[in-house]
Amino acid sequence: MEEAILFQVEGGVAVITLNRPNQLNSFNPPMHKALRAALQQAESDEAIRAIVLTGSGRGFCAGQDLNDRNVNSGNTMPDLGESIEKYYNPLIKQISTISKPIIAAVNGVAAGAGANIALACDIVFAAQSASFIQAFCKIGLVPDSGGTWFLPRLVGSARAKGLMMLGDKLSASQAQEWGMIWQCVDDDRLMEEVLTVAHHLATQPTKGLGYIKQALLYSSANRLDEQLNLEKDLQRLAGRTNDYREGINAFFDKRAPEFKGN
Ligand code: T3D
Repeated sequence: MEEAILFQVEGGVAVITLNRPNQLNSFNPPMHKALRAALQQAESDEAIRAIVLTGSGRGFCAGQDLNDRNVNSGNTMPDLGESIEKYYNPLIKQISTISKPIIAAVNGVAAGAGANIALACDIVFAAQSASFIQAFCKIGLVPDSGGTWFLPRLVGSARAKGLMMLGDKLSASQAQEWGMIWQCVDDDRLMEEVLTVAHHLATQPTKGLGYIKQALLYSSANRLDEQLNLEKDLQRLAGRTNDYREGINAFFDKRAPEFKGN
């Protein structure tokens, strides 16, 4: 049987590929488990300093594998709250708190939880032919995987509501225009562009980038005084890293810094 997740490391970058192309990389429990383990490995391996999440085949991810939901009358209905609690919520927390930058390379359609998992990543690139669908309303469900938190913050309430209540397909170029993603690129250049950025990030002050993630994660929920406090705490930590010392030394030596990620 094919592995549900492919994991490759090269030059400080881990590329994690969702690998159930015949089901548009939709999630079943083994894929959830393998993705969580791959992210954990990327987190704990100090040589890995940037992560890329992408999909194999023509799709990025179509959310939950609907083959696993037997809702025929006579059957007990599945407890979706349990599924969210056990699988999707821990995954989104892991992505948004992992201490290394994570880039989504959206190679094709991203639907349901697949769309929101992409939005939970730090930087989202999408191929020109890719699209984003808040497909939940089409099957009577509520957007999950942090979508109701990330999407209005990215595109505003009016657009988030429209996307979530209509379930329309949003093209990658429109997503870029709306500020929902970082960049839409030609299909045949997607991985090249993403890997260039990932390899750049892998040479940057990894701890500092992790602190930026933390600051931004809390910024929209914090009051200004709380956020100022958080910035102070994170700056204290950043100011104790070797990379900060290297940054200052390189500045005065008028040379490019050599950050080691510590
Ligand atoms: O249940 C819980 O645990 C709660 C949590 C829920 C999280 C969620 O993500 S709920 C939302 C689930 N996802 C969807 O509702 C999306 C379903 N898929 C689609 O609407 C369409 O497939 C797409 C718009 C994504 C793509 O359309 P298209 O025309 O490009 O492809 P297609 O022909 O529909 O799909 C290609 C194949 O992938 C097809 O299989 P086949 O006929 O070739 O054997 C299709 O059945 C399969 N596929 C696509 N999405 C899923 C899937 N198989 C299982 N689960 C899927 N989600």
